Amino acid sequence: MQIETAQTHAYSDQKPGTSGLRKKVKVFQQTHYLANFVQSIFSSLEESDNKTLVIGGDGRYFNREATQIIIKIAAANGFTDFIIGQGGLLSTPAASHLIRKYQALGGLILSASHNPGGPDEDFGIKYNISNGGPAPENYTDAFYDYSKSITTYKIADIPDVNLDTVGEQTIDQLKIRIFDPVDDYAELMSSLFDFDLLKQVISSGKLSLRFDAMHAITGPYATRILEGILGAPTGSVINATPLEDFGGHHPDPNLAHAKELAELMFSPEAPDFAAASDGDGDRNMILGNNIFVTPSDSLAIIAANAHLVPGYASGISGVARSMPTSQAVDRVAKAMNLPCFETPTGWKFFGNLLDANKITLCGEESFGTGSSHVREKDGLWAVLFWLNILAKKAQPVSQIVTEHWQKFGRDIYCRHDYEAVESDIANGIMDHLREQIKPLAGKSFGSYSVQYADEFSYTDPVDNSISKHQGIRIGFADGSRIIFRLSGTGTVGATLRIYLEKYEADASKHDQDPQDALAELIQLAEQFCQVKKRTGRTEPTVIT
Ligand code: VG1
Ligand code: CO
Repeated sequence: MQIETAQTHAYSDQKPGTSGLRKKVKVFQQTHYLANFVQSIFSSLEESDNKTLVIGGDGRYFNREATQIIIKIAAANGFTDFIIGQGGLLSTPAASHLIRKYQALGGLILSASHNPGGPDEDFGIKYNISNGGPAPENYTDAFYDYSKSITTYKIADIPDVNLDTVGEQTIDQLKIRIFDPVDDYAELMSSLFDFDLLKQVISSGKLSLRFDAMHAITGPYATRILEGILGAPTGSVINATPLEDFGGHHPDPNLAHAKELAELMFSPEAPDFAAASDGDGDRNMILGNNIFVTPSDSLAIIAANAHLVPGYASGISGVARSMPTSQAVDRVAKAMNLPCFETPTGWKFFGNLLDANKITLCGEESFGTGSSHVREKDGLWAVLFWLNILAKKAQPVSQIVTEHWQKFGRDIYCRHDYEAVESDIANGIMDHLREQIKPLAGKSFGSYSVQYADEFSYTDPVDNSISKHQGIRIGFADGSRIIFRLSGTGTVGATLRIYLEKYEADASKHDQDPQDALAELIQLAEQFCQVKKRTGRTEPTVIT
């Protein structure tokens, strides 16, 4: 195999964000841009000689081209064994599973997740380490450092790989295996959930469902598992064909972007259960007839009912949530006498806790839920978890949720996003907040008095690494919180996220619309951050 050393020049903007490097496709198409980043990753790894690399993506525009480039650079950097999803496709959780199952050194996942795709939209790339999880910050910092001064990269002079035929190919000394993207993942799911019971209730129509794959990667997974194995009627999975541009939509499972599904669930035709997933298959939205389950509540309900699911029936070791996620799961952990951890936003912070078996379940308010079965959040896993609970309890989603609230109280929750804000203005907002927080504790605003106000900093309990500047939090005496942070996944300007939360113990008040119940906190948030005043906007871009 002939290896060439290509001359290149460094780009200054290859700093990975919350979940890998995400940029416009046009940025990735600049000469050597992708190659630079891939070489920066491999140069930062300890040893890649004769190792296995998993490669797969969500099928968005540029996925195939990028896959071929990566194979050549990886081969030149010593990798000899490649596991690649057919067509270059793998959902993020499926990739995580393959890395673990086949003991790969790591994997490259090509996705910009819930961001739109197409020639003028977004692309992304992320490295996952041998535990199957996203590279922690010490890795991503090393990638970025290397990328700033890269001058050459190595590339193997080999033909393009046939990505479409499942099976093994040999190119020189390279072993290239094209995997069916779904097989191993479906087997893993069948080992965790009661597929016999699910088959019984789903194929008989006792439990009706709709799953929106949003023209993204979960189409083939959901079709195989929900329709093929569990017997849901054909057509239960909609928008099931992955498209390079996701049909022109945001493959983001929330009430705004999965609007049709949400409308269905609040109409007389609603099935018992509905769900949607995102571009790369790691997010989930859960809906029942006439009810939307917030991701924070979903995590709490999953934890409280884990004993009903075979893979978790022997008990869970602990739970974790990202800092802005509501405290609903904390209440469950307390009742179950389980440890509960609060981490910064992003799945990479759960990896150590999962590896050390300090936790079994974890989740984020951003429609992410997962467990120790892989090291990524997992959309279809959450869907199957819910289906398993529904099948076991034989109750509608709404009853399960309201009874959960009656027992634990309700953490009324919502998030307001202001997208594509000019970076200077967004940074100004954060600076302004930082200036205010110090003297805030003890002060009262309307019916709320501030208990603490700080900038969240996390010390990993396993390796003691410290991650600073993880969002501004203002906590009130009654347990309510307002949190502000800037997104680390956007590709245009900055996105300000405002997370609002209020605890309501009184069951007679559990029916409130969150926007009403949180109105005073929403107003207070504006008073603190002045986003409307500083941007001239009147509304958030998205409310979830
Ligand atoms: C967002 C979410 C975060 C999630 C991340 C990756 O990050 O808030 O909870 O882990 O996306 O999810 P940010 O920095 O934009 O707030 V995914 O499905 O985009 O890989
Ligand atoms: Co995603």
